[in-house]
Amino acid sequence: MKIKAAVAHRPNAPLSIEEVELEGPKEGEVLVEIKATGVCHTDDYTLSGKDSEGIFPSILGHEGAGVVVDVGPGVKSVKKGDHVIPLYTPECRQCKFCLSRKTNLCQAIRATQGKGLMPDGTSRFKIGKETVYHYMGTSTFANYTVLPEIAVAKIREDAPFDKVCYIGCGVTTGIGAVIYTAQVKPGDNVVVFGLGGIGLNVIQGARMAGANMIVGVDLNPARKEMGEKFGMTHFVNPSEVQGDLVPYLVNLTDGGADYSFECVGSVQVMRQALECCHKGWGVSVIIGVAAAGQEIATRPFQLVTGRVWKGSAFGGARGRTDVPKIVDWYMDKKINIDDLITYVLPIDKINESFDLMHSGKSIRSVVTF
Ligand code: NAD
Ligand code: DAO
Ligand code: ZN
Repeated sequence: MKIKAAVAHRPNAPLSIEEVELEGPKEGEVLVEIKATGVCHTDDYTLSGKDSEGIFPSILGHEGAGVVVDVGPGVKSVKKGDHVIPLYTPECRQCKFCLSRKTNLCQAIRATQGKGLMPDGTSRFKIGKETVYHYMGTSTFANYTVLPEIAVAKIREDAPFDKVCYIGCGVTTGIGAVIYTAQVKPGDNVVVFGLGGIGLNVIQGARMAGANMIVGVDLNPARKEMGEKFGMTHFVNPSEVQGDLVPYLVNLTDGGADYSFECVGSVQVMRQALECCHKGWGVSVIIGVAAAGQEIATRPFQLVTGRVWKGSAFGGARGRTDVPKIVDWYMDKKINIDDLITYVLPIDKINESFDLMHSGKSIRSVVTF
């Protein structure tokens, strides 16, 4: 079938809106009509050419929501008409990783997904005779996409696509890091570095968990008001702190954070986030993705004296199990998504969403079809 997609032909060039040929779903796959998609920093990172694993030409996008319009042979868990959120972290429930119950990093389709291919080793997208590659197994910058059955979460039908698409990455990544990865408990003191599309969701996750102090750290003063709306109790702008930031935060939190979250992607900030944790038990969770080749550093004594460094991908959420629950939290007004979606644009204007991101004007832009 012919579809409309925003194609990334090469790094560091605008996306090109064009007609692409999409082959139907094969065994274990589903065809999804994408109704809305968020535009995330990870799409921008790959498009910029800094992602050493970026593949071109490809159809980017990994934060979508839509409707199943066809299923391939053997598909059992979803049917035509089901509303779904594509998952860049699938959940097969059968691999060693899924069965371990220790991680959400299902490996069932990892090898082909990383090469921009479907599990059978081929792409479903083409322009003329040229292969166009999948991205993160999702390719949501297209009005139709094909996904493995294990990479879609079935969601309730009354949830608005242009809001819940954000649960496909940013919301789940932020809230999940608090609830699933860190398991913050009532009364804990939390420090969040970077109050963007991820950090603000960490803040609302910390509020849900019943945290005591929720300290937000950001260089952009405009993020204070937004952070407070989502539950931040204290705002710290590092450029306004006299002296070093780390002792300032340790003092503010009466000995250090029980949990800190790095939502910037800077290895310098990762060090600050670890070192502002409480001696003996503070846990720092890295969410931000640092540029290729970067390395983290601290003095080992920071770990010897009880601080713990952890990471979190997709908030530690098991997509098919947890994403429908997060959609329920939104529908039950337990979490706020609406105020984080600062721009809604038609697909033809998708390149403007990257400009809004670069200027710091948007928290999240959503593109509709
Ligand atoms: P964003 O650009 O919207 O937000 C980053 C914020 O950090 C901005 O508000 C900026 O002002 C602030 N900032 C920059 N430098 C700072 C500093 N030195 N100290 C304090 N604040 C600073 O980005 P985002 O969309 O929220 O994404 C954050 C990171 O999370 C990115 O690296 C992204 O790639 C990553 N990410 C990770 C996952 C995952 O599963 N681990 C998923 C999605 C995104
Ligand atoms: O299993 O090795 C693996 C890869 C898991 C990918 C997790 C990606 C999370 C961070 C990237 C940001 C996504 C928007
Ligand atoms: Zn698995």
